Amino acid sequence: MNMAAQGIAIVQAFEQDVLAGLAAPQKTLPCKYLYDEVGSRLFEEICTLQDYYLTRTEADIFAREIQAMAEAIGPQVTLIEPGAGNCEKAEPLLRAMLSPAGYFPLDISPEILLAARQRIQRRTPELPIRPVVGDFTSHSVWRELPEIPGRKVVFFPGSTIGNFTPEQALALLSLFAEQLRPGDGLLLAADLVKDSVVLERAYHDSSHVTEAFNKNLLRRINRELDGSFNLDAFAHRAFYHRLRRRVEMHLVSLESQAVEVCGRQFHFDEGETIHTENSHKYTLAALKELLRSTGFQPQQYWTDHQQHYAIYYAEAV
Ligand code: AVJ
Repeated sequence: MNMAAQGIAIVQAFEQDVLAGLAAPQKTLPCKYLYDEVGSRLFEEICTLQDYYLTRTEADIFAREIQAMAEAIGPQVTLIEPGAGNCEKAEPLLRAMLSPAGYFPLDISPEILLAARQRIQRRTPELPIRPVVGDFTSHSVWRELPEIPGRKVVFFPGSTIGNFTPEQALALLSLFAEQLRPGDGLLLAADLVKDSVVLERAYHDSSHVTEAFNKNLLRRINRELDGSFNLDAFAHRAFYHRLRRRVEMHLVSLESQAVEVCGRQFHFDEGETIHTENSHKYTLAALKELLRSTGFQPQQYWTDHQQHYAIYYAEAV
């Protein structure tokens, strides 16, 4: 599929997913739709916040261990990055890697991908870069990648894996494994289980950027799907669910109200929520088990001194 056709397919999926999600008993919206242009910018802002420890903790681990990671990955490898966004994490890794063979960033936002390609291409003109626009959870996107002759490593940083339920995470890593041959690799980052106060502050930051990020989904529905959401009639909520080991993000209706989307009406009770995101937290043991059960042999991990965050290298078996 070319980029324009891919764009149309994504708009149709958005409409279907929103209408189905708002019709469900527990209203829900897939978190991947948080990342339109405004949402992606707000997310980048979240990453700079003191309360949001994830990004800087990951960056510290990368800064300290990038050489070791590049060694684990090995020479002449093609790096594939699902959900690459602005591709800023891959750049230093590609520079540390020994003669990388290519870089394939996958993302649903063509604007961000194309800007990133220009930037990386300017700095490393000899590296073949091929952005692929689409949803990395769908099999069809992976079929767009050409045959890659040498070794491949899937690079999945940012603890994006946290947005998937345990069942979805199994399916996703299995999908990654399907793209790989024995000896290929996966470099996977995950946020670790920790004190709930620290966790909740990260998703309910004092500068209210996460609130804006969450509510932007309603603004996007208003704009793209002819929605009538009143943003002031919803509040941002984020809490850690200890048993499910995840932070849940919701939008709470502050009153009994009706909202229209694509000409259809949806009723909200006062206090009723739309579940907009899960952010699952892992123990090192759970992470290892996840890798083992999806066709990988865990090799090595790197973490920070507080064990807030981990990056695992695993080999496809
Ligand atoms: C992009 C999945 C890493 O779950 O921490 C940040 C998204 N949501 N603040 C996360 C997010 C609210 C984020 N990830």
